Amino acid sequence: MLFSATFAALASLAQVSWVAAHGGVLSYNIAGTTYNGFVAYNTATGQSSIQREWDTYNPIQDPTSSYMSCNTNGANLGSGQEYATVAAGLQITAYWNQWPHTIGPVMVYMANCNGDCTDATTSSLEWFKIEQAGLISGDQPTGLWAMGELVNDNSSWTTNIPSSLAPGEYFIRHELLAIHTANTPQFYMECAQLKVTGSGSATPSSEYLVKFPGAYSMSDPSVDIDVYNNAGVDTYTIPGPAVWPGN
Ligand SMILES: *[C@@H]1O[C@H](CO)[C@@H](O)[C@H](O)[C@H]1NC(C)=O
Ligand SMILES: [Cu+2]
Repeated sequence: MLFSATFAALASLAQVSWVAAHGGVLSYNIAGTTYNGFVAYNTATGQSSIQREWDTYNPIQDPTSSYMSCNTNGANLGSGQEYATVAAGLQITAYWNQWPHTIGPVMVYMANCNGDCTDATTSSLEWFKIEQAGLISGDQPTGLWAMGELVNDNSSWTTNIPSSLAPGEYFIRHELLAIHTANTPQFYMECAQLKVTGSGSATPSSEYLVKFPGAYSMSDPSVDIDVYNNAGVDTYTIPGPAVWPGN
């Protein structure tokens, strides 16, 4: 009894510290409306969310993992799967748990589902970047990174849906690439379903489109990086495609 009680206490401590060291997008404010995300560590049964399922707070550490598009599982929630409706040009703020990492870029992607996103296989979609931020000031080991700015901003990140984007059903995919451990990248991503409205007609051309997995590899020096070895280096090339400029 004593052993099992101690073991349970240790296990729950380990769980807490493990959870606190990582995380994901827990909610959104989309054009003024709050939407809760999927609740990780819980079954999808009975959950309703605009997010696809993601199961743990742990990072994906292999950039070629099949989980790279929308995190562990990425399954739709069936009848619980929802959309947020947002006009092109409006703002979406994603809120993470109290984010523990401050070194690395923030990237926001979208993908057109060409139909109902609920039926889409996220690894088959073509993703385009709508925003990115990397090393904002200073040098790689000691400077201010976008991820540090996210932490300073209540663990949140605000993005505008491109105002020229053609209406339709899209995913938005928030991605943090934490590079605080040398040569051991940590990818964190969550996907949510949006119905974009408006009178735009722009769609990204192929040079801006990538797949996940596919967009990154471990041979990318921005992914396999030791920032502590780069004192004085005040630039950082964010991986993946260029940001789609809209039109
Ligand atoms: C900080 O984030 C939480 C969600 O994690 C949100 O409910 C709260 O409104 C935010 N505070 C501010 C000042 O934006
Ligand atoms: Cu972590």
